[in-house]
Amino acid sequence: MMKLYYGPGACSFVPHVGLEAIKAATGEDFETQAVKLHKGEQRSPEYLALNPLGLVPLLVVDGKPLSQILAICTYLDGRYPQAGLLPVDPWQRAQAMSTFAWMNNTVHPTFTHIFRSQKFADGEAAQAEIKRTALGMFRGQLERIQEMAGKASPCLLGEKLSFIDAYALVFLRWGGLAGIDPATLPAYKAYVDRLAMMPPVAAAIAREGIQLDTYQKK
Ligand SMILES: N[C@@H](CCC(=O)N[C@@H](CS)C(=O)NCC(=O)O)C(=O)O
Repeated sequence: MMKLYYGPGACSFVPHVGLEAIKAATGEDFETQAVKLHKGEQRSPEYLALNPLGLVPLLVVDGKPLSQILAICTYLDGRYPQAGLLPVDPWQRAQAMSTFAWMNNTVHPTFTHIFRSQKFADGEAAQAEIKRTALGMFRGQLERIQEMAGKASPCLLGEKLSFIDAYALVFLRWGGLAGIDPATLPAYKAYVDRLAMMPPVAAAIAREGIQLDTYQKK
């Protein structure tokens, strides 16, 4: 059986939703293990033995570990195409991967600069500057996702739930933690509220024990 190591509310939510969608479409069940990132469990010797990068998500398949969201998700889609998590048509698939890659290699690291600015500079003033700049970038990126969300019906790729929907939900939650009020992104918020009611998304939210609304005024 496949086993997902995830951090509640972290980017591992993306393959988590994928696994729930696969379970709904095929009956294939999976195991999960929560990794408490705020307690540093991702740096325990046991976890580092599985994933030397010390990051979630990690998917263990037949005892073999696979890291990186894009790799895990393309594996899941390749093994369970019935779940329809990525389009089959080569052009549409490439377009979906283009958005997925942008989310993973641009939006996600931008947030890392806000949330873990200590990774990028030593002094407090430099960290505050990094945070401030990254917050402005992140806001712009959420606005770009909002433009896509305005056309979603009900999902970004149309009827079918995809990994990029799960990522979009994660980013709006993270924005709330960084002081971005979701009420200022109404089309994005309405889309995420719709997503949260879809059974695979609702199941992953329930297992992770997370709230959709994370907004903290800064
Ligand atoms: N590029 C990686 C990013 C993974 C990542 O940044 N994971 C974060 C959670 S969202 C993490 O595990 N952080 C723990 C840490 O930095 O110690 C992927 O696609 O899987």
